[in-house]
Amino acid sequence: MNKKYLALVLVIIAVTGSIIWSNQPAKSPATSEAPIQTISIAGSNFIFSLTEITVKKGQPIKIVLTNTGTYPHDFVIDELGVRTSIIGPGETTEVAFTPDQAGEFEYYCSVGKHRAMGMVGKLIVE
Ligand SMILES: [Cu+2]
Repeated sequence: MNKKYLALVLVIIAVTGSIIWSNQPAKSPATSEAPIQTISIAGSNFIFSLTEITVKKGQPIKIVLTNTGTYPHDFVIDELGVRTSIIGPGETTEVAFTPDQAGEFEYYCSVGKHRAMGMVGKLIVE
């Protein structure tokens, strides 16, 4: 009698459990990495369209640089080892990185004297 009762309880638990389970919204496959945050920035003569970018530490970032000027430009952050290729007018390039330290980091264009001429900005990692 006890065994029958136990079996009945187990069946009820199994059925109830499967109903609850089937009502769960479909979950996307677990991913260990956070989705990439894309930041678009334009470089022209001689300024970036963004002069300040704030991101979260550990958040994968993709910088998409578009050259809207008439000289070659790039995007560099020395402290974080970030550097795009140098692109010509109308071109687009990108660089991906994950900031692993909080702080403020200057980004700049390394072409010619562009940095001194104003192609700088501040990346804030919180
Ligand atoms: Cu430049």
